[in-house]
Amino acid sequence: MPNPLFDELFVKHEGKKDVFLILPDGGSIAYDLFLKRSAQFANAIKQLGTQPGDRIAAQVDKSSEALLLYAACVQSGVVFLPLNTAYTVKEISYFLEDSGASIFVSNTARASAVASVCDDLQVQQTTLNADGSGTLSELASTQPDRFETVDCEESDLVALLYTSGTTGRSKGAMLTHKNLLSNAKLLAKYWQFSASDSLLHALPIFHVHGLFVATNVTLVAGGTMIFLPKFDLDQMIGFFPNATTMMGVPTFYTRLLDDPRFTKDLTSSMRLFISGSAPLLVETHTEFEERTGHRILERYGMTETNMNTSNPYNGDRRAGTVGMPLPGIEVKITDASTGDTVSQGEIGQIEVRGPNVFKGYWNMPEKTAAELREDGFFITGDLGKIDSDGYLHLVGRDKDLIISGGYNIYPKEIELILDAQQSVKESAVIGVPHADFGESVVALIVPEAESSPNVEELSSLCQGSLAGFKCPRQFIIVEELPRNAMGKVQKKVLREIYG
Ligand code: MCA
Ligand code: AMP
Repeated sequence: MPNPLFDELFVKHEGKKDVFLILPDGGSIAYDLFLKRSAQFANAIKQLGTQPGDRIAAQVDKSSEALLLYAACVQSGVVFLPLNTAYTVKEISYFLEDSGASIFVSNTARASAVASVCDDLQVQQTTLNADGSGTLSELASTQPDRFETVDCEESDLVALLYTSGTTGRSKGAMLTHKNLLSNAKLLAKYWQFSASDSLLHALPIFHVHGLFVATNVTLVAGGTMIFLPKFDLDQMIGFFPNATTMMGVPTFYTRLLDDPRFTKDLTSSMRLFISGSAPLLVETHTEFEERTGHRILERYGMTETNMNTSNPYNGDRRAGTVGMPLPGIEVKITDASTGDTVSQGEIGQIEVRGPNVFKGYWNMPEKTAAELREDGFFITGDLGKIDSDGYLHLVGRDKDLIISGGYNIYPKEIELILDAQQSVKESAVIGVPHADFGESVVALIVPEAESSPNVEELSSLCQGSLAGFKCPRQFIIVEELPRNAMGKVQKKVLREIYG
């Protein structure tokens, strides 16, 4: 029996001397070597006692080693659970407990901080550092470079990706072979990726965007990735002449445009720029075209669905839209109260159906049932409309969500922490416009009677519990929060006042 994702992404590259990864120091890793090393990693995780279906949680720095671990998990039928490197120990503890992960991989520096949590949860620890050191890579280096690939069904899980929830509790989206493979093949074809492409990769690899869209598409096409640890302007500028494509969040584009070295000449080898994860402003789109002659291709996706819609490769890439449904994926706009499809051009909730739609939330059957209809349509929580030419426009969100630099932040998670403080009667966390990140986090605090909350204390409390990018940049003390007739806090009003 086959292993659908591994066969399509990796097996077909066996023996190839073509370059898969170009590293920041100019070094490179060929496909053949990558596959031999990932087989060593697969043997290593087997030695540690993992069985197909087990979860390996990885909070590792972006590096070729991290990708080896991903490939090893796919080959072994082990579920890969990548975690944002900014997550605090408290956050990690939740993911480990909820997922029932059997192994936690981190860099050496992080390992001791998480040791007692791992002890309590009986999670085995191993380490993997960006420079190639660590107990996992040491073990891997002693292993054979062949591994008998574990057979998997299309419906088996490949990955568990946590996405925050409106209740403040993160949900593990279960992604299968079918979900990831169908989307990777579709996107590679739609965006015309080939073996001669070289993708400038500066996204993190703990999200769908950097891991599945960018990496899987490159693997399907047999191309090369210039694999940078993070978005660093100088490094990006240095590598553009070697690249043909780039995927980024809007912050990448605004930062590039702010640099006078980013010119038409610098991008002359590029054939495609893709943007997603957060709204790309029309003015960014226009300025980018004026500067480089390239029209950015904007697409729309989610953790639960990978990519749903895309502007055309050949055809009109319209600023302010996320294009049309990808082949084989249905998108409909419905009325939230009835679930019926609204008339053409009307705004409603966006629902999606196709092979890309996830299997459900890990251990949360009720949440799954609330968002994934029996007929297979997934209620995205985004609001939109489809224009007369078939282009989807995202016009807002039904879910209370802030997107900062492409990272999703659910206000409820922060409000729960603030509301638990004695000096705080209630709080409301909102996103306000931010030139670099698109949105930034502001907390409005209503004090308890006779209390005066200490803003510095609230700030450090957040820093101790939450990843840095979620922490409010500003705390504002207010007397009360505006409410509608149903008693619900009117965040829209707050955004108007404080935005
Ligand atoms: C870093 N910081 C942030 C963010 N990133 N604060 C708010 N929002 C952010 N996005 C803070 C850190 O906490 C730190 O704060 C300070 O900025 C410096 O951190 P550093 O890592 O150096 O930041 P940076 O290099 O400026 O990073 C900004 C970035 C990065 C390049 C925009 O956030 C990024 O790569 N974002 C991409 C996210 C992404 O891939 N999203 C896809 C998910 P302090 O100094 O206080 O400690 S969505 C998805 O996958 C779906 C499927 C889709 O459609 O794509
Ligand atoms: P996540 O759940 O982290 O994968 O984020 C998915 C969310 O990001 C979607 O539900 C949208 O709200 C948002 N998103 C993704 N792509 C775009 C885009 N091109 N424009 C605006 N928002 C986007």
